[in-house]
Formats: sequence, structure tokens, C-alpha cells
Amino acid sequence: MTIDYRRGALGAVAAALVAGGLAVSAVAQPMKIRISTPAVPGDWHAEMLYLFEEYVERSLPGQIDVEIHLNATLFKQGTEPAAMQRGNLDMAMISAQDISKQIPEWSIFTAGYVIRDPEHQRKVFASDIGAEMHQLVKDKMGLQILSVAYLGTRQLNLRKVRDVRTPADLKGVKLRMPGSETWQFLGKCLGADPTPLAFNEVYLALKTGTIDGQDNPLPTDQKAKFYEVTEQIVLTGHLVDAVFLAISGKTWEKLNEEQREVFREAAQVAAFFNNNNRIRDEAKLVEFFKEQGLTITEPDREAFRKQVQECYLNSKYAKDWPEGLLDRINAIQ
Ligand code: KDO
Repeated sequence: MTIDYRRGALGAVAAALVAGGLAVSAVAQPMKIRISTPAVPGDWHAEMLYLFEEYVERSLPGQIDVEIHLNATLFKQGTEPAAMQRGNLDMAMISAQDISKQIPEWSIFTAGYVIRDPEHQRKVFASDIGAEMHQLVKDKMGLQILSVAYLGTRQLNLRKVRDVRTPADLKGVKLRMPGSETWQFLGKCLGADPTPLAFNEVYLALKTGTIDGQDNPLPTDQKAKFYEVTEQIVLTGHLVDAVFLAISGKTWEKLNEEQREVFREAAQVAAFFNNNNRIRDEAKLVEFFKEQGLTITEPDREAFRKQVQECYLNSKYAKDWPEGLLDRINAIQ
């Protein structure tokens, strides 16, 4: 009879692991980080999450397992902040509109024609303003913003061609806006008849004609294939939009300092990648849409700017903006 010492030794190790129970398995298991977003595959703020994942997992081998859920399959659009606050979700890309539901000061970033362009956006959030506004999110919502990603400049996208020069030309247009009050208000300020709908239902609504149009940045119009079911893009450029890559405070507390540093770096790298690709695409997509047969028109942007800015300044939202903040934002060159 031969004795298999190797098997015996392994058996003893396995028995020790089982006896060690939870402590052993907790050390062995990487920490799962679940990210939820309504973004569609291929859109740059979806792609940047894979870069984030790769950076984190390579820098912290065996420690972290990032799991990305696109198309709002894990949490519905707009429900992510509450899910992170409850500790049910680790990370998401949240909007200023989401944040302003809990921190009214943040509605300044939901207002049309405040941020001028992507470079202005970058400088605003890299300044003291960004630090102060991020601190508010940490203090009041318990969420940590890791990076700011340029979502793009929002343009109108209509199902049927229409002569749109000024906001008055949008009267009666059933314009889909995302489902929260600040988004609906933007649609109203543009002169349209806003209606709420989740992002992932927009394609079908355009196809079937339950809405007359929607607004999104050009790269999203391309990646979500809205050009297949619309005829026109009106270059209003009404909102230079951002999404904020955020992590639940509950998850953040579980990370050690080294891991936190890696998460911060990874988020910056990911946002940089998104911003470069998006800005490049925005410059060339008008040609793409023309090739797809869409009519691209330039409205009287000054008329839109004037109406939208007045609309916000006279609104309840502006009353919540911190004293002097609009001037500070405008002063950043
Ligand atoms: C949208 O619903 O139109 C919007 O662009 C709003 C953004 O804040 C963001 O949620 C985005 O959708 C999704 O990430 C899908 O691109």
C-alpha cells in the first residue's frame, strides 16, 4: 500500500481552512465593487468604467473585483444615490440633477447656459468651487465624488423636422427630459412641453411617436442610436453636462488608504479618457448624422441663452444658489 503524502498534506491544509472558517475566506475573497449606470455600451462614460476596473484590479491584485452594470439593469436611473446611501450599491455616475434633490445648492449646475464649454467645466470643478461642492456631497449625502466626467453638450433631437429658431418655436413640442424636477424645468425654460421618461425607454418612445424629441449630447445620440428614429438635431448647446463618478461612504470606509488612492487615480484616468474621446467625437459627429440623413440646424442660440438664463434667475432654484457662486463660476476663464 502506498501512502500519498501530498494528498495527505493538502487534505490537512483544506481541513485547517475549513476549521479557520470565515476568517480565512474573508481574506481570500476580493471585495466586490458594483457600479450601476443607465449608460449604453460603447458610450464613453460606459467605456471609462472598464478602464477604471482594469486600473483598480491591476493595481490591487486579488483585492478588488469591479462589477459593471450598464443599461440601468441593476438600479433604475436616478435611484443610484439613495442605493449608495443605503449601502446597497457601491458606485455610480450621478448627475447634478440627482444631487440637487438633496442639496439644492447644486441646482446651479442643472441650469442651462451657465457652464460655457468642457474646458470651463474642467476648470470650475478643479477650482475651490469644485472642492466646496464635493465637500457638500460628502457631508450631506455621505458620498465621495472621485472624478468629474464631461457628459457632453446637450442638443435638441427631434423626431420630425421643424423650423426651430427661438424657444417660441418649441411650443407644444413634447420633449422627453429625464425624470426629475430640475430636468423638467430645463425643458420648460427651453420653451418645450417637457415629459419625464427614463433614458433606457427613449429609443422606443421616439420610434413609436409617444414623444416628439429628446435632448442629449451628440456622442450619446450616436451610441444610443437615436439617429435611427429621429430626423433632426437642433444645435442649441443648452447644457454643458457632467456626470460625477461617486462611491458610497459605506464602501469608502471599508477601503484602506492605499486602496483609496488607487480608486482616486483610477477615477481620474477614466474621466480623462472619457473627456478626450467625447470632445473629439463631438467635433466630428455632425458629419456622421448628416450622412445618416438627419437635418442639422443652427438656431438663434442667443435667443435660447437669453430665455433660459432669465428663466433660471427668476426661478426658485436660483434662491438656493450660494451667495456669489454664479459670479465666481462666470469669472473662471
Ligand atoms: C439622460 O437621461 O438623458 C441622461 O443623459 C442624463 C444623464 O444625467 C445620465 O444619467 C445619462 O442619461 C445616462 O448616463 C445615459 O447616457
